Amino acid sequence: MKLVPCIAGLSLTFCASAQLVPQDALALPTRSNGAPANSNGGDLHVESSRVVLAVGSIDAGVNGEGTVRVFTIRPGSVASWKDIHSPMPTANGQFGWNIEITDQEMFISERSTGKVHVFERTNTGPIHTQTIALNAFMPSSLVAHGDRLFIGDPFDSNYPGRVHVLERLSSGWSVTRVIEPPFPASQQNFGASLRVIGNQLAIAEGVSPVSSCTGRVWLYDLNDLGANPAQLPAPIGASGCSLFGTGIFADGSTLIVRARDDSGASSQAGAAFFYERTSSGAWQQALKLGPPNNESNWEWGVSSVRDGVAIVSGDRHDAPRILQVARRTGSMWASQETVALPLGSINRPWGNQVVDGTAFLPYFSPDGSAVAVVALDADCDSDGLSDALELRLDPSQDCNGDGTPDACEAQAGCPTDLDGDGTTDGKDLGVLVSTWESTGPSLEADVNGDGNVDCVDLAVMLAAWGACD
Ligand SMILES: [Ca+2]
Ligand SMILES: [Ca+2]
Ligand SMILES: [Ca+2]
Ligand SMILES: [Ca+2]
Repeated sequence: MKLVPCIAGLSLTFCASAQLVPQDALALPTRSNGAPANSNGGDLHVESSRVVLAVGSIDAGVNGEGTVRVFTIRPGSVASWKDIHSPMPTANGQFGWNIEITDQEMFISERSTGKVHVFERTNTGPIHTQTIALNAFMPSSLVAHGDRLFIGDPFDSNYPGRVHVLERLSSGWSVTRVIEPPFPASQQNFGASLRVIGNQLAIAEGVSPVSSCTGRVWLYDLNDLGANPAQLPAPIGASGCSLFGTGIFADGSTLIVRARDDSGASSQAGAAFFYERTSSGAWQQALKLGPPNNESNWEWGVSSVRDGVAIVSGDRHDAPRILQVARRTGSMWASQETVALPLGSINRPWGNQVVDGTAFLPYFSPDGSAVAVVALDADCDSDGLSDALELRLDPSQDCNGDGTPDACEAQAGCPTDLDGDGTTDGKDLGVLVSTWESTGPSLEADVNGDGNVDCVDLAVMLAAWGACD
């Protein structure tokens, strides 16, 4: 297993588990002059046998119209991809600013034209079905939930921001109401970020009250979206014009709010504030994560969270290469490790996604933008996908159910070369088959040494097929 540098506090240590897949496997589109495109993150959808990751390259293409690259990630094959273009390409349209993937559809906003394009997901790829043209200045957040779609439209010099609520009608998606902020004030960025969690819709005002720009988050009951939302408790330990609400990330009972310019530790360090919902339904702050060593001006707090694991990073040019990992035990969150991304040319990570101990980070680099894939937990074949994610996507890789992919259960050397001729081939397989399901000590074909000749040995042999290293 390779060792890569980790930074813990002030000391440089080594992490055994962080691995990266080759970056060319997940390269992102370029601009018309061949230069790497800028991104605005993307969305990740976990399915039964694959992970679908869509990343928006917002100024890619001949006229900078934007492109969305959709990767399909499976164990073994790492990734294949397909590009989606705007059905009505517009120069500098910023197609791909926000992406939302559901089981049936993909929603992609084109920020500078104020449009949201809807695609039906099919076996042959996404098919454009509808373009939603809003009376919106700049749709900047997008959440689909069942038969409803929420589009945040926070930016305009003349209004406080608003959230459009659309419903799926027989004619397609239609605006059925608009949520206005409870205490409207110009430029307070109501709708800067959005997320559905449980039976609530969280809507942030990134700049509110405008006089102090501390930000706040409102919680609407999804059943009525009424005029009297609850307010998420104000962050403890925040300071300055923190822009609390720059981003919201949620999973299960966890809500994470990014405060991009929080100065609680140092000037504009930024932070992620973790909240947990108690059994009584109340929200309580569980953790604040600022950048390592409380570096100033790092604009920290870009987050993702799934199944009790969260990752946090920044998206500033000069603060990009470190990822914090936090894990939940019960209702307690703790920051557990800091992973340095061993990529010299990463210039700016644009977002992050985490699932089963594997992190995906779209990033900009002068050498070519791409998605870094980092295993945070055990990754026995060092391909960047954690063992846990590989087994979720293909449970048959673990025939003995011990949580380790069978192909990795070999011992040192070349134990699958049973006849010692330097190659694992049909002759060795013949020996294995002839002693199949034997048990006992010192069996020649028991290549993992567990006393059984079984499916694990077969998996190890197939993985080692060919000449010994
Ligand atoms: Ca792996
Ligand atoms: Ca196994
Ligand atoms: Ca042999
Ligand atoms: Ca065995």
